[in-house]
Amino acid sequence: MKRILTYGTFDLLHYGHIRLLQRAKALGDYLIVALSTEEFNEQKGKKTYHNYETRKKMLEAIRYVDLVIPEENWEQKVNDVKKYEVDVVVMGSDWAGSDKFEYLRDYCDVVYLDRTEGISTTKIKEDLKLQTPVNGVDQIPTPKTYKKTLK
Ligand code: C2G
Repeated sequence: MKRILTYGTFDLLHYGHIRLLQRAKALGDYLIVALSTEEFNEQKGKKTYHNYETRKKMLEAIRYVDLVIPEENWEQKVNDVKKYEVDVVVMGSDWAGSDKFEYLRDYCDVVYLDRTEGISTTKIKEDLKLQTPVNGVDQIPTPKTYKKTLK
């Protein structure tokens, strides 16, 4: 079984993210997504619209994704590759050649896939002029909650 690992924030999920996940999964049999936590996003200088739990649930609903784990720091990648027996780390081409990924070639393959032009979380926010993030509120009802609203 060929195991693929990718990293990201995946906020305001869009077709650029989906295409990345789709092509990453096509490189193997099992896709792990290391999802940036709120705390790590602060380190990355990113403010997310959706909190970690919501972003995790959305990723878990995607057919290409087999497992979602937390990404808490820059340093965890070698441990992740070893712990999950990863064959290939895949990232979008905006990370191509980055020292945050190139060193992983000592432990696994590293593949950069063309970034999808014309879409980004930042662009969505700018285009929609989103002002009020809903962090902290879990927007995706659990099945139990959903059944209640069905009455
Ligand atoms: N991506 C893409 N096309 C876009 C937007 C994003 O291919 N139009 C890819 C990015 O290259 C990345 C993944 O989708 O591989 C997730 O993008 P982000 O959520 O913006 O992730 P990023 O902030 O780049 O976090 O440790 C690495 C970081 O956690 C990566």
